[in-house]
Amino acid sequence: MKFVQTGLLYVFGSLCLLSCNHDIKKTSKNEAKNLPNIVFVYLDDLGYGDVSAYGATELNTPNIDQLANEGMKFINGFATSATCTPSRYGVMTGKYPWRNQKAQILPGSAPLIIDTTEATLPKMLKESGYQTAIIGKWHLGLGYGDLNWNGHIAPGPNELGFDHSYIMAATQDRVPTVYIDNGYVDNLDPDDPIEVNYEENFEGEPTGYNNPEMVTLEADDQHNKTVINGIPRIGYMKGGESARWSDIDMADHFLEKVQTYLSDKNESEKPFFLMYTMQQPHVPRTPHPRFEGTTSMGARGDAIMEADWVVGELMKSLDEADILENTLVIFSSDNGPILADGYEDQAEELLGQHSPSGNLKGTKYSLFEAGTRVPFITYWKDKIEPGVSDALVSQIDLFSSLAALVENESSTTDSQNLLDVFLGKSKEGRKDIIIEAMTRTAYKKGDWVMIPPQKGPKIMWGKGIETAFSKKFQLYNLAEDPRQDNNLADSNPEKLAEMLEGYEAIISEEFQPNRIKK
Ligand code: NG6
Ligand code: CA
Repeated sequence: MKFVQTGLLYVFGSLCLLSCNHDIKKTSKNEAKNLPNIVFVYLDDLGYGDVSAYGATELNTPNIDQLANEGMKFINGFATSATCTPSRYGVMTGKYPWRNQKAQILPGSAPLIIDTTEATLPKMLKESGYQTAIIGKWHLGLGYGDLNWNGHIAPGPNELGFDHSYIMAATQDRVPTVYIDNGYVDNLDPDDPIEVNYEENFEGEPTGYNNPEMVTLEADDQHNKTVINGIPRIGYMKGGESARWSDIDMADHFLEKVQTYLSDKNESEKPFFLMYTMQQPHVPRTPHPRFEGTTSMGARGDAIMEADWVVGELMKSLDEADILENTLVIFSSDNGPILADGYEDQAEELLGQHSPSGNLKGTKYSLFEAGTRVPFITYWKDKIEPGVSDALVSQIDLFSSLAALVENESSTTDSQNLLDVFLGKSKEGRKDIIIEAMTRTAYKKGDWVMIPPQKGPKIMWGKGIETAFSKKFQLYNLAEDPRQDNNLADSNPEKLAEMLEGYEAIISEEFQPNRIKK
């Protein structure tokens, strides 16, 4: 009986999902066209276990939990890569990032790695009548190389389909530490031009290693260069004093930009697509002082609390603008979690019982599960029935799935149309997927993962990062061994052969630079 009731509810729910486009209360002009607004909230280095809805008990994330509990919570949702640039490349293009050799962690001075003629998610949505915006982290390169930061910074997000962009160029730990407003450094004094160099310092400019007295957050060698706000960064920068950001105010600053962007959206003729690429909890972790001590985990935990608060404010803003019911919100993270990542912020020492990876093996930079399995939530008030989905989904699928949502026929070879899965109408996800970490790749199908033999450090940067790179084949059955402790490659040669065949059907040899072939 219970099953029948649930079944009926499901059928009713599905019918509603199919027909409700016609029934919804008209609250804004763009609703008339039945195209929902889309907000993609994309965090930086937030782990599978960093959210209470995903099992964290040592910190509480009520606002992200609300999305998870009132939307569809994916427990098998993947970033395409275990680092930022390639993952973002995957979201933007709907293509596996290993197809583009340049899709690797970029310096802040790197040229744009996506050709302006390529199809992108924002271009596709724009073509379908959307206003498009990105606010937050970029990290896909800017210009053509040898960029003049004092002029028009292009090509960048605006040339790839965003009508509006307000970004940081790369990461919070990389220069230049300024915001870029639609291609121009915000608040720049032309008499104090910015210069950026990733090779050598500018004469007489302070660095972390030459001026330790200026440093308030100690860093490793790689991060010990230009000191800004007491924090040494990767790369050297000179000038642009008035444009330099305040780290502790970054979350409030981006939020304010988002709120301004949303404020007139109810009046707008067009639906909008907003990519809100938040900086937390990437290093340097600089939560505003009002979040200090909100966890016992120091800056990393407090930065997650700040991010959760931001998500709550975002949802309030959508509600206040009266567009919540017509907005699909997607929440995820660009890669798995990491504790020590260049700064002495005691993330390891203060961790306590918290497991950022949700007890999975691996971290950011790793081919083990926690490198790419991330929180992944879709929320659409009254449209997506709350639930938990174990369907295999990837961020590259957003391209084809959102195209289907807006009835655009675009798709890519790698991106699958999983719209029904994202809307909670189906649990039939992908059959298989390739995941990537630092140019190495692995293949997942059903409960199985196969990692082919590849050159590369087993442990990275002496910091206990287990990369999963090995000279031997690895084969794991996640249903029986979620921690990936038992390599079954020798004991199950049939499964290994089947997995290898699936892998090679997708990824040809030219895209396996580190593969060891016997
Ligand atoms: C690494 C940095 C790390 C972080 C990462 C990018 C070193 C030793 N480590 O190279 O601190 O900035 O790049 O992170 O320099 S990501 O999330 O943007 O991919
Ligand atoms: Ca990241």
